[in-house]
Amino acid sequence: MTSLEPSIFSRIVAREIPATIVAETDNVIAFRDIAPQAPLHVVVTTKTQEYANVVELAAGDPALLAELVAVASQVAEELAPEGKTPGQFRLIFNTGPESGQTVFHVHAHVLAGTFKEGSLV
Ligand code: DGP
Repeated sequence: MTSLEPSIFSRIVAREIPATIVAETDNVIAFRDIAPQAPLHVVVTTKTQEYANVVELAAGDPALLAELVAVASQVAEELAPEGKTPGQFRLIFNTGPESGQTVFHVHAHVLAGTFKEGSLV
């Protein structure tokens, strides 16, 4: 949607604001979250902001969703916290303001590191 203001993530894609980018494909980019909630906390997002959330993305471009998940998995393989098994991670898509979503440009949180057994968050 060309009428949208660029999201904060679009500005990272455009290198207008700095971020620690850890992976990138033609369509997807991954960077360290500015306020990490776990030893590994990376945001994986689409380079365009056409889709606000994962439900819209799944309906509109499932191949792009699959690419985003593949990048998330790659990040979790390559950047596992010390002592943790590569490729084991949480993938969280906050969907809607009441879920805690603050950036309405589809993205996943890749989290790995310290979790209590049996905990949901
Ligand atoms: P959500 O609450 O699911 O919409 O997640 C948005 C995340 O984006 C939040 O964890 C913080 C992160 N974030 C917001 N602004 C920036 C930024 O300028 N740089 C980086 N690296 N992360 C950001």
